[in-house]
Amino acid sequence: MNESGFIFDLDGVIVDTAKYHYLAWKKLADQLGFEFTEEQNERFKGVSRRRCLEILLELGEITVSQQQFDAWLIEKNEDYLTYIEKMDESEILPDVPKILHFLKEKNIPMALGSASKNARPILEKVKLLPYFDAIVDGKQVTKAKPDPEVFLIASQMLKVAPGNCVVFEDAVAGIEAANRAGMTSIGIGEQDVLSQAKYNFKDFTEIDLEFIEQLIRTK
Ligand code: B16
Ligand code: MG
Repeated sequence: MNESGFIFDLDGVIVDTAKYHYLAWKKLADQLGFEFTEEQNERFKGVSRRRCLEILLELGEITVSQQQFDAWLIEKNEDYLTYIEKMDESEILPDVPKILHFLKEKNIPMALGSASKNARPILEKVKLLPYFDAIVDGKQVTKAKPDPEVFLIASQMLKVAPGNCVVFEDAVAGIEAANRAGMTSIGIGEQDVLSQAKYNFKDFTEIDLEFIEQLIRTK
């Protein structure tokens, strides 16, 4: 077993793909003739694609056949992928590479723990894939956050006991999942929203390497 491991959520932690998810869902809502606001999009963060469409259709008060539902899932994802194709390193959130680099130099195992089925191509696009020893994404996970499954699979793949794993998350459901897994949760975003996190930071620019060092030492 390794002594400590670090797990990162993707959307909202490493890159801001929420804006592209929003544009793709909004296009579908426009097509269906109802408004979908950025505020409503907050509910979609960390939530699986399928669940997002269920929420969107609830907002639009629309009921559909399973066949139509599946067709819209594909349509939304194809639209989303047109944004992803254009991504590059400039979309990595500030100071994320600094932390990843620091952990890599210390040989600390790192995993991605995301609900997205597009996680791997996104990491490839922004050239961060080589940092990760394990990728756990929406393709492997059967139970969505706040279920701890995604992070528990990551801890197994990293060979680090859950109690020695640190999780960076921007979604309420993700913080709950990390806490339920018995891991140290770090909220990235608004403290009042992510109040259940053990530590809170607005973004990675607020995190200094001394704090990371301390986390490694105490795990
Ligand atoms: P996809 P995360 C999540 O990523 C997003 O926050 C959420 O809005 C999205 O619906 C979900 O991934 C699924 O994404 O459609 O690409 O499979 O925050 O868990 O990294
Ligand atoms: Mg997220």
